Amino acid sequence: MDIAAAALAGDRRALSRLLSGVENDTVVGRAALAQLFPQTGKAHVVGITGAPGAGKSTLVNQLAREIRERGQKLAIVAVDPTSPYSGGALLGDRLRMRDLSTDTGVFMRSMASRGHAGGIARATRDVVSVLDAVGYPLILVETVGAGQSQVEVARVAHTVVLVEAPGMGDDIQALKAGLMEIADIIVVNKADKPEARQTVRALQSVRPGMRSEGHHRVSVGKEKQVAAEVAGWEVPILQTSALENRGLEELLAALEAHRDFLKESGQWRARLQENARAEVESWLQRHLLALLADEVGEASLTAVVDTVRRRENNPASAAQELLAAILAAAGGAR
Ligand SMILES: Nc1nc2c(ncn2[C@@H]2O[C@H](COP(=O)(O)OP(=O)(O)O)[C@@H](O)[C@H]2O)c(=O)[nH]1
Ligand SMILES: [Mg+2]
Repeated sequence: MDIAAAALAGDRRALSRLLSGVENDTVVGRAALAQLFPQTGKAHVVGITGAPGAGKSTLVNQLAREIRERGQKLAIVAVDPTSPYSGGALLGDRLRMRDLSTDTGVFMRSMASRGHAGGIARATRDVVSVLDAVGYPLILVETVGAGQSQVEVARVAHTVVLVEAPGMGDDIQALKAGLMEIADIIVVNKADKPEARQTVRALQSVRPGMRSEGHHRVSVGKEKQVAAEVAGWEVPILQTSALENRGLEELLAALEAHRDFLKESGQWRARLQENARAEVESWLQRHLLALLADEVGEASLTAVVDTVRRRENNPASAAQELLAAILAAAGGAR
């Protein structure tokens, strides 16, 4: 039995190995992805994002326990390598974590840190695809909410949960990080702290679609407002205490409500269409570049690039000439 078939049959070791191959974009990993592709597109992918220390890992662990108590399976992907999932210990809560880590209904995966932004987003998307294919109906992806690369990672999700915590500065960190505009659900964690109320108020005043001042923020707000009017989803602001196990049911209900909303509004399907197109285009690009290398050759490519550097030719025409050369070579070969 090949590795993809073994993973599909529920072999967790095979799944782990397969995920490594996929993450590293190996030949075996790619082949498995292609093989598993028909099985993908079913899982609800939830991104959990927010500043370091907001309590994302703690919250994900508690959500996982709650979901398992309901008898549902799930997978967890930690894009932040410092997040303690696979080690089996968290916050001294060793016993509970051991429960989760030996529970075959939960699969946890930490992504290796990767050099460039596109690499992390690509690897995360592929890992999520495999987990989807082998039958995890819910996939929680924890991403540390800082920088554009993390926004890219968060886009892998259908539902983005932005986790804020009180006392992390007067400024809402996520606004600057560009996370506010992609949040579908906002959670104020550490609601056991009295300052949480103030954070909720601050967030209510800047909630996407409700903003009325500030240059960048207005355009963000308008976009979201238009989207919200068409789509009818109002971003809820919830409160949780991962420490005291409060607010988890409400959060799970919001996740389900958002998934149902995506399906009923047609956005789920639209998104599958969008992703399918992006994937096909990305492969088309790869194939074309490979054809260019094979049929035209590096020397000719360099020669054309040189003409552009010398300003004897412009980039658009140069690309067109190369495309013509590829087509002629490929046609001649047939
Ligand atoms: N008071 C309080 N502390 C929390 C809560 N959730 C997490 N923490 C603490 O916040 C710190 C950061 O938690 P962690 O889950 O690692 O945050 P992450 O960086 O966002 O993944 C830890 O010391 C947690 O114990 C909560 O609901 N209330
Ligand atoms: Mg974490």
